Amino acid sequence: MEEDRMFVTAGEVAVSKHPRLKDKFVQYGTAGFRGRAEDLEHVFYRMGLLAVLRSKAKGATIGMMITASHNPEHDNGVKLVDPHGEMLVQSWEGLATTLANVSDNELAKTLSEIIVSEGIDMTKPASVFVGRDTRSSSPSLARAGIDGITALSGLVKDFGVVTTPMLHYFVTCQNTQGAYGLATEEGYYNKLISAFKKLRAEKTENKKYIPKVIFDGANGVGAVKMKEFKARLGDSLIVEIFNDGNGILNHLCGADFVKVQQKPPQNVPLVPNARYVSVDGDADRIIYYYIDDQQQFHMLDGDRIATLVAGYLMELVKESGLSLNLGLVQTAYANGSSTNYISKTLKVPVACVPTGVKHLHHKALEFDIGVYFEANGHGTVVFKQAALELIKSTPADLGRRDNERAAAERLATLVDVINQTVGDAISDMLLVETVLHARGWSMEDWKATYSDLPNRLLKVLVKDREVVQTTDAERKCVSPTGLQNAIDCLVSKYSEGRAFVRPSGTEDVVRVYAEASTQAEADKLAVEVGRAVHSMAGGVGDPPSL
Ligand code: G16
Repeated sequence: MEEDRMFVTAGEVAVSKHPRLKDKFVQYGTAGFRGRAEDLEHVFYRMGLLAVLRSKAKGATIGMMITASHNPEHDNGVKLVDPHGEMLVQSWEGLATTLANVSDNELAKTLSEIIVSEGIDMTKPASVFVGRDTRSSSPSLARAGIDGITALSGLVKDFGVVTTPMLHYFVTCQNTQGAYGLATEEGYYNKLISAFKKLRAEKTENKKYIPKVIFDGANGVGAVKMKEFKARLGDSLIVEIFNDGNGILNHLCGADFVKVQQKPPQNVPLVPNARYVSVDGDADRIIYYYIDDQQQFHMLDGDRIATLVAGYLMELVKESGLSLNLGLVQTAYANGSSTNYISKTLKVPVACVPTGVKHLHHKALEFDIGVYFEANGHGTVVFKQAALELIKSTPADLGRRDNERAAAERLATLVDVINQTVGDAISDMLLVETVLHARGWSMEDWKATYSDLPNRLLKVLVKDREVVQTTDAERKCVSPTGLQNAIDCLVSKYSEGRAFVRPSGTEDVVRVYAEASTQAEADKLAVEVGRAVHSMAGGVGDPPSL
């Protein structure tokens, strides 16, 4: 059969151009495959093959993004994007893992098994959009992925260097025949920026909002694309860009560094009360922060963005008189104070799901308007189609009061500032800036909405991170036996103590989160829990310390 011949050729290309050199198991994790770039070439080739099968199975364009996001420069990674910009469906993650790990000789047979198990019609066309970050390993790994796509005669559109959320956006635009927007860079900039400028045109009385941000691009693609935004934003928002690519990617800078270290990045001048943002290596996460008059650092992370945005959206929904339910989705990393503030003060329902955009995005779709954010700054807002139609039709509904129509109009414009397809650091920044502008708020005003519980994140190196297993949205550890009891005992010694551990899906570590009523106590609890992990889950090297 034609496909058998094609699969044999794909196997031959694997052997001759992208062989599996090491017998090292790799797994499709929280955000695709991640690891040392030099170990992954065969994985990229095989993901090109799988992207073609996925495209044929769905009868739609699929995305393939080459990035290891917040990981160090020497790592790389690949993830597939499903037709509506979602992460690859979970049932295919297993297929991806199988395909990535078989020997070169078994490749043709495994491809045949996938088309049988998934009922794929190989006569259908396939189309794959490809994007990559700025890592030095990305061009050659993208080439390997593209070789995989062409080996199975898939059509490739290579967008070159783009942010992860841009690629998600292009895939969605393509599969909605342009209804979501144009699948081009210019289309993306135009949609977000024209909505942003329209909302800016409305005056704010409160002069505490200053239209200027200092932007840390993590020396990655976020800086490259922010230059494009800056050129188009004009004076509607002044952006000063640092860590713009002259230094090492994610090194002592970027959203992950700022969030974990709880301090400003390197190479950024510190001006009291100025508004700072840091994005990560593929610009899908954002963290805000500022330095006060006493030079003290204050961080406004994903939880803060979620509460700011949810509070504002709720106000607009109420004012527009629309009957739409709004909910917020968080993970176990969400600061306990943010959850209290959302549920008790804002009275917005909150759900908690495991780490990973796929879990958050999926849950958020259950609400008419679903706001989801991880504390690390990854998140967005999603709208049900029916809710969108109602919002968009209300401004013209003369049966409604003027203020209701005006609020609905604002909401409808705000929708276009948001990249609903996945968390998008730059779109999120424009959204936050819109809310701060509308409220006339300074960073201090935003910070004053509630007080975070002091917290600490730690990483523990272990022989095999998979020995740590969790349940209850990662809040309870079920393996190794006795570890949860040990955590419970430690937590009980601290006022407002809370801690959990989980294996990372993107790095070879176990993550520890702890919060308590003071920073010193949160630090101490994190170290104690980290040491329990180290001794009970096969720690490598020295036990963790701060
Ligand atoms: C990815 C995922 C995020 C997750 C982060 C860390 O982000 O998209 O949902 O929070 O990894 O995951 P883990 O704790 O499992 O390592 P990014 O920005 O690195 O793609």
